[in-house]
Amino acid sequence: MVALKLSCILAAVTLVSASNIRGVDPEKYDLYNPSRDGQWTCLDGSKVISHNAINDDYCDCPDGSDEPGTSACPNSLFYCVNEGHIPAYIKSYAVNDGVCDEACCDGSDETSSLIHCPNRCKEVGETYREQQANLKQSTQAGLAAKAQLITEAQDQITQWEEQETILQDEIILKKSNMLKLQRELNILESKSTTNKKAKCQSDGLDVATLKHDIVILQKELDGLKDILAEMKVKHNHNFHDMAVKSAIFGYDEFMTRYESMKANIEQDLAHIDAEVSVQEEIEEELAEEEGEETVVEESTEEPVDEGKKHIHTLADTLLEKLESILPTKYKNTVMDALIPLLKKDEQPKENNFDGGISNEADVENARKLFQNAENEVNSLNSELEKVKQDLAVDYGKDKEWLKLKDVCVEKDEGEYTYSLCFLGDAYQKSNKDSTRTFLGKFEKFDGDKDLYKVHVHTHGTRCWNGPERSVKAKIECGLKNEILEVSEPEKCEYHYRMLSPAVCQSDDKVQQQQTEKSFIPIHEEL
Ligand code: MAN
Repeated sequence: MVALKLSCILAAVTLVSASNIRGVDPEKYDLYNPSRDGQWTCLDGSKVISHNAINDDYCDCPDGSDEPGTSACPNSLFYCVNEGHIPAYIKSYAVNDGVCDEACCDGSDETSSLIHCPNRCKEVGETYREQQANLKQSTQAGLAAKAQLITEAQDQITQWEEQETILQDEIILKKSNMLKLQRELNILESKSTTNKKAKCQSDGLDVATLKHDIVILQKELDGLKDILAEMKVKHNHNFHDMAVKSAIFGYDEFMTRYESMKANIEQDLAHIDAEVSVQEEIEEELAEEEGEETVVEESTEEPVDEGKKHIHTLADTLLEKLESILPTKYKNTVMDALIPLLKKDEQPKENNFDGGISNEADVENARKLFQNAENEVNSLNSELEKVKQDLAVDYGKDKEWLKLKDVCVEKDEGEYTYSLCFLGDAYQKSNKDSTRTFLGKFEKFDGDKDLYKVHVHTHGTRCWNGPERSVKAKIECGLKNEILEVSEPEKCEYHYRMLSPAVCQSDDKVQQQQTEKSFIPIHEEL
């Protein structure tokens, strides 16, 4: 097959040589064969002319196909064989114009007596091949550097994801501790206030405190419920943490019973209220009849104990329910916080959360503990926010730009030194007085074929009477991060040409691009 094709080309070369058809790719010679009667049809089929009219320096065909070897047709192309290098097409107006065309290293574009163009294809070809080899080598080095960037980026991502999970868990625990300290503070504060107002304790007050405790507990339960709801949605679904899964399972199960449980509690509270108000009425009546002190002592006993009984039944129910649904991971912390409060009458009274008189120092101490816990939660939340933001950034197809974020490079361009930090800020610094002008903050990737090869920085310092300064950085493959040159084609619009391993493509792709390049048909004259 190959032999047949070669022999065809050879036959065509012989035929064409004979008819002096130059400027044509040998593979297309057979398109220039004459018909039997010595005629030839323009390649666009529009006209039949004499075969002798090909390359006669007169343009016959509208598509210029009859003058491939002269400059007669403005729309024609001349083919240089360039043996020893890469073939090329030049525009036919450059044929025999007295200038040796750079793209035609074999000198075949100039055959008139105006000038003699030597065949330079051997040297040109050698230099070209050397450059290609260097390019290949530097691309491979760049690719290795890029692979390293990708590996490091993956490690960083894993680290951030782990950090995110740890922070989320830690926040849940710290929040629960914070709620416990808040509750303790609330109790101490309310007792301190109460004690200031009335310097004695009554069973009626106990009931009020217990009711207050239940309201706080309800709030705390709601807080825990919100934490678990948030954990259910936001936990890292990729980590199959059994503790987290069982917490979610417990939460789901709890939620099926929560509303009815809440309704029961509210009903019980209403019941206590009703009993207390009946008792108050009796107290008032007796006070009128017999004198206040005796009445209060005798009459409060029964209903208050009744109220306490209700609250204790509730407390037991609550504790039982919570113990059964809380995941092991959080059970101890939560139960430790709740038991002392709910079962306080059954425990020895050691501290002021259990009904003693709280003093200012205790309140202040509890406030400090709560504030420290709150600060801790806030700072963990900020840390988590930062990690989430880092994870949300687009670092390129393979996250190749992650490790280069905020890596800065600069280039002295005479009047100014230009700098750019990848995915960060760009500046122009005067070499005369070192004043720095902000050229813009990274906004987006904006390449056509490869999105990540063009970086756009915007919202720089506004130009006097003009736009805000901005940068368009076009990045080519290289081993180092470097600015090659900077230009300002429009006022305050800066174009950077840069190198970075982050944009290197696989060897296949580079070769494919080089092949594409060699087929670009037109080379302009220098
Ligand atoms: C400064 C520099 C220049 C820019 C002018 C516009 O001299 O930032 O690059 O063209 O301001 O006034």
